[in-house]
Amino acid sequence: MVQGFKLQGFGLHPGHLDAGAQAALTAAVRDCLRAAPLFRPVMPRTGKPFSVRMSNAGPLGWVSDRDGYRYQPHHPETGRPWPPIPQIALDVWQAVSGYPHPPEACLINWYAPDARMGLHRDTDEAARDAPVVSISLGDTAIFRIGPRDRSGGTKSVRLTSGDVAVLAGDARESRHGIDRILPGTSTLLDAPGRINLTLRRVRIPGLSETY
Ligand code: MD6
Ligand code: FE
Repeated sequence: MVQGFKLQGFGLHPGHLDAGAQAALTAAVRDCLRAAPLFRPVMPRTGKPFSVRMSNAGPLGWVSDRDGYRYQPHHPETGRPWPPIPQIALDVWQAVSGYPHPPEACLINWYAPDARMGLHRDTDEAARDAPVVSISLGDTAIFRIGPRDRSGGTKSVRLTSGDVAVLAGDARESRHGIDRILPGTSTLLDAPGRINLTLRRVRIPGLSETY
């Protein structure tokens, strides 16, 4: 599983959420998606659609359109504010982040069985000292992660339902993505696929919180 190198700051908490907590969080995410429906982002400039569909919870949400990547307080299609971050997700942040302020954004990624996410770095947050905390629900994903520069290899990690991953330190600056989903590996969701939640602090605490 780990191919040859260690990335400082990467933490995996296998099965952090038990079956009951996974079901409760899934129900809370469904409520979020009723208030803030999934949308399909497109790549800046090219307009190429992502295979992953997205929504957000929290004061800020991550969006991507022809104008670029950014955080904004409202849904790009409904214009409404994002719903609050589910309490179970806030509890996960509290338990594993080691960060003394709450997250501001919870990106909700929906992967159909054929969806993937190319290697990327998360660089749109001002508060890059805060970790990113990722929660996986549903089918297992093959997550690939490597150092920020392209030297050195990458390693593959299976993220299964209930797993929590923390990207702090060097791993916060890593390149990472989802190679593929393994459909049929979980019965949590009604349909094959995967939900991933990433919790982030966006703004530097104490600075003006008008973003
Ligand atoms: C995913 N995750 O697991 C995609 N980013 O579906 C990410 O892009 C990610 O898991 C930053 C930190 C943790 C992550
Ligand atoms: Fe990411």
